[in-house]
Amino acid sequence: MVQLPKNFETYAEARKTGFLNMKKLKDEGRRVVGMFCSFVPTELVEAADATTVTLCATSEEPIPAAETKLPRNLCPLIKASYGFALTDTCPYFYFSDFIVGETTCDGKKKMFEMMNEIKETYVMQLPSYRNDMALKAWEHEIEAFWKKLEDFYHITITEEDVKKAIRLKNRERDVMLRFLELGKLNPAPISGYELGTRLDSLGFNPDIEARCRIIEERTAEVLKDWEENYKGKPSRRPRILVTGCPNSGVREKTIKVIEELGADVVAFDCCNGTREKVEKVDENLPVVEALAKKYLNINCSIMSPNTNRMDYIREMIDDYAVDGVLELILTACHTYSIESHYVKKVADEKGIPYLKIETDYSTADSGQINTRLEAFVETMEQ
Ligand code: BJ8
Repeated sequence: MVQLPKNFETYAEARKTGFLNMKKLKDEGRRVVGMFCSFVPTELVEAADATTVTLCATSEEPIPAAETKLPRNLCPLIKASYGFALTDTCPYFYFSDFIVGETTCDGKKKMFEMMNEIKETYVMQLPSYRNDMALKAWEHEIEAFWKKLEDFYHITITEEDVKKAIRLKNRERDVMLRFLELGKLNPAPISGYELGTRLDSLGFNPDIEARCRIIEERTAEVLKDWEENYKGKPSRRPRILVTGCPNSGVREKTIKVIEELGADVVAFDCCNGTREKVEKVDENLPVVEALAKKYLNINCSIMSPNTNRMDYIREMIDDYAVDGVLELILTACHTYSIESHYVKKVADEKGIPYLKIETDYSTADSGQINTRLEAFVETMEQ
């Protein structure tokens, strides 16, 4: 029987439920690997008959604990994720068999060294550039992670297992992409706030087929409503592209607010948007090469140069008929903050307004953000 944390009784009800659900999964013998980033080739975890849980934390609650060990001037996502590990208050971290990290930004990769003192944290060495040498190095890392999973679980993962997982994950990408692409319709048939929260809520469902079914049903429902009631009646509400860092922890004070102010968030260039989903794993290539190519192409700002991202944003502005770009940067995320220079240039080139908001998980700046969003929406309405 898997044990619960010692201070379990002190937790609030919702957290207790999270722990009990995960405990049930573990008692059934399910393997669980915790992860933090889109660069992790989850197909290998799936091929090991394990489930991945995304541990990127979105709450400010554990940050004071994290700040006893980490510098205060660090991205809230890193501090909160480490804080949950340190305080043993996240069921998904607690029940993960091990953690897989990756060398993306400096803060995260150094935090992983400290996380390893709490729970085994295996780090994939991701190159921060794209060429043949980087591809070879990344193929090597993918093979090493494959072996790590085999050694950790005392299993053999066959090429056929990986191919099957690739097909399944590609299907999931298609389903999620169709859902997110509802934003291309005018009037927008679903709020950006709902798109984001729905996808987040699936993150802890271990069954990929079930996740696909839930999203397919909602996509069909939204589309039916749009065709019956809204088709042919375009809206004048400004259409926003949200880009930048993962935004789940700041969604309430930005995306929700801008929609309440009269705009529609229709497109997401971010890791909880279409970023990882637009390119599938090539099912006709040898599996390691196919995984390496797909994952090295993810247009995160830790890549240098990262012109792919600007090309993608240009495309999205056209495809989703975007009227303004809202860039959400988590405090002290240097790579996205610096790269915002180029994102603004793309918006300028397209002749649409751009707004950059740098914020953390607290609510202290909500009033100020409100005022800036209000002015941004007014600019687009003019
Ligand atoms: S692929 S966006 S999930 S690294 S926001 S921790 S970069 S300081 S989260 Fe990310 Fe992977 Fe890239 Fe996506 Fe660092 Fe920036 Fe914090 Fe970040």
